[in-house]
Amino acid sequence: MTQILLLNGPNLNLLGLREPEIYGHETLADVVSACSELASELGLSLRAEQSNHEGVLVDLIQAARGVAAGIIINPAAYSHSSVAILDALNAFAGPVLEVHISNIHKREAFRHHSFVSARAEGVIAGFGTEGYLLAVRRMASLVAK
Ligand code: DHK
Repeated sequence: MTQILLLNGPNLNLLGLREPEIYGHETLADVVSACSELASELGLSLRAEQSNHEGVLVDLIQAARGVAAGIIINPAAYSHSSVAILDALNAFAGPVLEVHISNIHKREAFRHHSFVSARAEGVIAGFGTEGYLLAVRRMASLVAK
């Protein structure tokens, strides 16, 4: 079965607890289970990982080479700082979709730029946790091509 990697960056383990007025009340476990369910309806298998550490995220992206057909990533704060994550994604052959729960363009100026966007086929921002489901749907079309 075609595998998709869903990667979440720092502090997203606290989803549902952390600044719910920005990030909502759903937990990461809720998001992962909804995405897994949708992925299996679409004929995909979903592997979900979260890390607070940049190097671990790089290792997970490298390990996805030749294993996952595509990557959906919310790099969280590393979106705005990590050339290492961008480089790792550039070494991955399949499609990459970037998700931000909040609309980063409506927030502080330092959140307006994402290094990962230079690599992503598409970016979803400001759709709340529903953005992950939209990304799974889009990924299903991208990997079917
Ligand atoms: C999540 C974070 O943790 C922030 O650092 C980003 C992103 C925005 C989000 O909206 O999902 O700036």
